[in-house]
Amino acid sequence: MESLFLVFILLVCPLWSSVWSDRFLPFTEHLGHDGNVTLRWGFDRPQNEITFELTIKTRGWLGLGFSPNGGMAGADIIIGGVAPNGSTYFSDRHAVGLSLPLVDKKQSCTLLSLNETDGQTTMKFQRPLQSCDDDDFHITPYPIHLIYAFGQTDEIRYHSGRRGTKEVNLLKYSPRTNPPTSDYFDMRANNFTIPHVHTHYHCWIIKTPSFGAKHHIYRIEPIIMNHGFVHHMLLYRCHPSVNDTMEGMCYTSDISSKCLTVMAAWAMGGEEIHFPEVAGLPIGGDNGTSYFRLEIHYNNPENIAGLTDDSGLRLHYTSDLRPHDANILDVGIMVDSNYVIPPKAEAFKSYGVCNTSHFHQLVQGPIPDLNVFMVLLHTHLAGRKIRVGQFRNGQHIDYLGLDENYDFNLQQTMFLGHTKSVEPGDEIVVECTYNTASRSNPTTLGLATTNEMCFAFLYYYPAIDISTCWSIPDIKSVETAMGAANHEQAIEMYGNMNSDSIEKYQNSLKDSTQYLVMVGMQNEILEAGYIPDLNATPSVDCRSMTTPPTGSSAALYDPRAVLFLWAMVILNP
Ligand SMILES: *[C@@H]1O[C@H](CO)[C@@H](O)[C@H](O)[C@H]1NC(C)=O
Ligand SMILES: *[C@@H]1O[C@H](CO)[C@@H](O)[C@H](O)[C@H]1NC(C)=O
Ligand SMILES: *[C@@H]1O[C@H](CO)[C@@H](O)[C@H](O)[C@H]1NC(C)=O
Ligand SMILES: *[C@@H]1O[C@H](CO)[C@@H](O)[C@H](O)[C@H]1NC(C)=O
Ligand SMILES: *[C@@H]1O[C@H](CO)[C@@H](O)[C@H](O)[C@H]1NC(C)=O
Ligand SMILES: *[C@@H]1O[C@H](CO)[C@@H](O)[C@H](O)[C@H]1NC(C)=O
Ligand SMILES: CC(=O)N[C@H]1CO[C@H](CO)[C@@H](O)[C@@H]1O
Repeated sequence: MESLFLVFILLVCPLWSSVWSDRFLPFTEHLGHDGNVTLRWGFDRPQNEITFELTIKTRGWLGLGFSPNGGMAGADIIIGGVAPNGSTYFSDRHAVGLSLPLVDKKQSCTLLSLNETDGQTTMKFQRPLQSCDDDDFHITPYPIHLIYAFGQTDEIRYHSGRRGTKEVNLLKYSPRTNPPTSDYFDMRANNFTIPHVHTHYHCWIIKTPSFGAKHHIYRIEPIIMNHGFVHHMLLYRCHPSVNDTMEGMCYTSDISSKCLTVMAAWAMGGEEIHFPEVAGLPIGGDNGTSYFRLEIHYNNPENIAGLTDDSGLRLHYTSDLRPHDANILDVGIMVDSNYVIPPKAEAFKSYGVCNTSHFHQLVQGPIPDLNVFMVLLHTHLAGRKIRVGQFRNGQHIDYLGLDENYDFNLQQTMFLGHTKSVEPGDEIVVECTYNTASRSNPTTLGLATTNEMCFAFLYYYPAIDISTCWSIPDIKSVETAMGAANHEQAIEMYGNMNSDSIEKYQNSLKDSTQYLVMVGMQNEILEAGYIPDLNATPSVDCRSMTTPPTGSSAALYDPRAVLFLWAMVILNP
């Protein structure tokens, strides 16, 4: 037994660590059909960088390109390899036609490593997403045509059939896994009549099937029967004391109060959620809870009557356990209807803070680093931008989420470009920017789409028993400082603000004491805190750089190169 176990450790664990520990290259695509061409990558959008690792079964040269249409003309191409004497070659090129790609005047790619072992070559390099070189492709969150080719030798010449193309969205990528055993169950409404009111939050406490042992949920598929009416869905774990099913309007009775651990979130525009091989949401087992609360926000502004709904979530699970349990940390601003966003504001900034320094009060034992791999950002209709900053020792060190063009109708749970670690003591700040320029009345935080919210749902592993980490400013003292005798008077003042007083009010909300609300499985705590300053979002301004003059294709065209009938020719079908 012991030796078998040892073999297991020796054989399986190194494999796990090599596949899963590379938090900087979380994504993999096989570009060729036979598995001979593998591309792994990871990126950091705020840092404007992407890293690729191309592995091909050859001792010859490798080429990877980004093409406007899958063809070679106009493609941005990187070529490298290891020569027979062991020296390496690597260049950033561009193709002007069906010829040997020309070397770019500006080399934008940095070679990280080039290895040739066992007849296989691996080339790892980094480049900017946007490089400000007209010869380079600007990598954006849309599907692009990747092209590849390789040679049998290091002489870069016609590649014959050793090439291919695949359309991939590099920046919006969802790794899919297919565990050998899997099944699913649904958590959904059952012939529910959607009330003919603008906003209705309906809750169901549903018993899960019984699982003997622990399983992992690895994929969450939304089932939407009434598109446009189903605005968002949340699935919560219930406290172990919950022992019966229930149905009714949310936030009115006991129905919401004992099921507060968010385990899945879907919002309008979202697609199915896949978990990476490293983690799954635990379900079943000795200490697993067997009741979940499904919350559906129905948005019916035209008060249409008689619609019935069976929407919900399909949870795919497996008994092939992943190395870690995943969980969701909900950070942002507590939904308090006393929090007011004034009308006529072009870009009103609101802030929530989560301070992980306090987590030890809710969780027994040491707090691990939380590895954040996926995020869903959420506001309602007035939201325009959401930034989630990570702070350590008072410094803004990174972003856990960033959407400078937030679109209420396109809310998607997005993989981060690489897994990011939140260490105990780090603070997380969520900044939501609202546009209320077209509104004449104050907007409050609240449940309706015409109210506002400001949340980031961070998916991470390993799981700890903390569901909620919200904050709310000391609104009362802000209103008193404004000269309001009570909240009603303050509401009147919010309605009559000009751009100066709006800015002053925005800053006093940010600068006031923040009350931090953290909820664990057993209890909750309230602490005081403050909002540290986020850095400006890094941006690439190509105008400030001198772009080398681009010659016309004709001038750069070398007729001799046609003889090479270069590699990445993809004949349009
Ligand atoms: C893929 O690799 C295998 C084994 O190394 C080889 O037999 C096969 O021909 C390769 N396929 C291509 C298209 O090169
Ligand atoms: C290795 O070979 C390449 C050509 O294949 C040549 O350019 C290079 O100078 C050689 N390097 C050494 C160290 O011999
Ligand atoms: C759905 O509910 C309505 C009444 O609310 C009922 O008339 C109808 O038969 C139900 N349909 C199903 C499939 O149960
Ligand atoms: C559920 O729990 C309550 C106490 O929390 C208890 O009174 C009740 O009998 C339980 N119901 C079932 C069906 O076990
Ligand atoms: C279940 O919880 C008990 C304490 O409540 C603990 O002793 C036990 O180890 C837990 N079992 C599992 C499988 O986590
Ligand atoms: C977080 O808590 C620590 C410890 O109490 C404190 O020193 C720090 O100022 C807090 N940070 C914020 C942003 O409130
Ligand atoms: C796995 C392996 O052989 N990695 C090597 C690849 O090449 C770089 C240098 O180019 C080495 O540092 C790595 O050890």
